[in-house]
Amino acid sequence: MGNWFCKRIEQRIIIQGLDAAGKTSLLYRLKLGEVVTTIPTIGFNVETISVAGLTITCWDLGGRDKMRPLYRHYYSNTQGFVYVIDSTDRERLDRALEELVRYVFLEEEAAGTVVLVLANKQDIPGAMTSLDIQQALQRQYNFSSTSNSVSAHTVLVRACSVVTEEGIHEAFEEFSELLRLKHAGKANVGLLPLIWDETIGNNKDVSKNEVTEDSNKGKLPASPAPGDKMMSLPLTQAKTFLREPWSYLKSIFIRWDV
Ligand SMILES: Nc1nc2c(ncn2[C@@H]2O[C@H](COP(=O)(O)OP(=O)(O)OP(=O)(O)O)[C@@H](O)[C@H]2O)c(=O)[nH]1
Ligand SMILES: [Mg+2]
Repeated sequence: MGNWFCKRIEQRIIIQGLDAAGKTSLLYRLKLGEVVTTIPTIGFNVETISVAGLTITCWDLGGRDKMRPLYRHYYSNTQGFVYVIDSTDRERLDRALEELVRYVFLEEEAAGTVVLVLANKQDIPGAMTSLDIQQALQRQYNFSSTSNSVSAHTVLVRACSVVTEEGIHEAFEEFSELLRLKHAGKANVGLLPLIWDETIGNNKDVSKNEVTEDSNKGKLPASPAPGDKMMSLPLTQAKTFLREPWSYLKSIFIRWDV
């Protein structure tokens, strides 16, 4: 009879981002638990990791210019994306987000996937916070969402450092949970909220409740502006929504201006 009840769920994810964002370092941090010396990736690296009961095949695609137009050839049968950002690279933030929109949000093959945006290199003083990146992403997303081809995605923005390991495992656990919910068919594809991490401010550890409500006041819009094609929900509410979309919809009013 085998171990039918213990069948592991296999997922395929793609790790993307500009060159030198830390994609390969992340992959081997997850795989080996250590920081490895990397060289710029020409082509891709692929490894299988286990996180929270999921077996995830991670494709780390080289971030250099020549590689980017080839991204879509790797997309079939992909359930999630990890988009790594160098949080110290202020000059290229807009470009990084523009590419996230172009190569993930607007890509038909990537429709309905779970996207984890990692604000990496938090160990370097002066790094942009996850909130900075979230807000910039919202601007970029709105800017680019004039096209009707934008599909709903589930997006998590999390701060981390591959070097110190801070934030990595927590982010992957949340990511895996969302992948699992989608796999179980409990997510309503096409009407998934964009999840803002409203609790993270100044990269503090939310699991330890270090962030007071005051620190976030006024930083994020309470609800999307007219014309936005995404919803803003705290993670806990969003998880309820993913598990029981209809009862959730009945219980609260969700503004959805398309
Ligand atoms: N300080 C710091 N450095 C990091 C971190 N993550 C990665 N790096 C460094 O950033 C540089 C680039 O890392 P890679 O992992 O090679 O970057 P990549 O995104 O794979 O780059 P490409 O393969 O060119 O697309 C390396 O020198 C890493 O050691 C981090 O969290 N903190
Ligand atoms: Mg690389």
